Amino acid sequence: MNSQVQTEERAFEAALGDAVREVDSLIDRLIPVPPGPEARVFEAMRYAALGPGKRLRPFLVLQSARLFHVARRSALQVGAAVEMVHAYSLVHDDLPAMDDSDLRRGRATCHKQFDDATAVLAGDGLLTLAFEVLAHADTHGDPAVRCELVSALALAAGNQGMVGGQMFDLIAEHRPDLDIGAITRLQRLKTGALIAFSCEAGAILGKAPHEVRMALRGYAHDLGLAFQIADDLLDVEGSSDATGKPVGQDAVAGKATFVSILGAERARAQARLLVDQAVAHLDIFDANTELLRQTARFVVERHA
Ligand code: GRG
Repeated sequence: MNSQVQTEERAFEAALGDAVREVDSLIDRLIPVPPGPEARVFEAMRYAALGPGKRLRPFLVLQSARLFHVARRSALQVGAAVEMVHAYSLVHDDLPAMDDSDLRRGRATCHKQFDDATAVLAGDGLLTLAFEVLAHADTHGDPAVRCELVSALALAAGNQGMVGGQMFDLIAEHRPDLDIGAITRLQRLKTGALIAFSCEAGAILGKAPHEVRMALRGYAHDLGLAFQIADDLLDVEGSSDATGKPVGQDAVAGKATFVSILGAERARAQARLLVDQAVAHLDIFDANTELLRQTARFVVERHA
């Protein structure tokens, strides 16, 4: 590996590490545990949102916001909100009624650590709090921007986005015959929509022109698919120790995935192509795109 690449990788790791610390510290402040019996749901929300994850979505918010010189405090608020929605989706996805998983991020899933009802409530609490955070004056001084953020996150997370994708995914478990077009649509909804929101959030906060926002959407689209292919590859080739969650689940469920359809080698090649495409969308910007370029590479080379 040449020294230029090593320097860039170190800069990326340092920036990601800073983002994790700052976002976690904000989430910590946003979910203080009160006295009284309701404390249990606060503890379960903290367990889910502060677990050892990559904080990829908040990192994308911070980096897209940097392109428009948005105040760090505003971007962190949005990053915390999107991480709460992501954490809620993992808590509910792991429940017995859905994936029925015992392991997430290398430790007991929320419902195993607490109980099923508390996990449902913790997910509900995180989802609701995310919108409270976006609506707060700390997120942006202009109420129209806050309103646009609320609306964009609702679209990405709800039935027209992640929730719709999760429904499609549950139905797809019984449809090993799904083709690549159907799988692409499923993943765009289930994981792509929240990633797209994270990338576009900076443009919303910075009141950027439409064509710039569309460039970020293009980047997010290709990044989201590359991320999902990498996830499918990890399910086949990764280890439970590294990913912190069970592996081999898709094959056991007989699910159609990018890897089951394309095979591992073609899927890997497709992911690399998507990374190149994602990065090309950033050419419209003059500066500050290096970390977004690195993120695209990180997404396909990650082991967890
Ligand atoms: C329950 C409404 C509802 C939706 C759940 C996102 C999702 C929909 C389920 C997660 C299942 C899954 C493993 C999807 C594959 C892609 C994905 C979202 C992986 C987890 O995200 P990472 O890798 O996780 O960013 P960390 O732990 O790093 O935050």
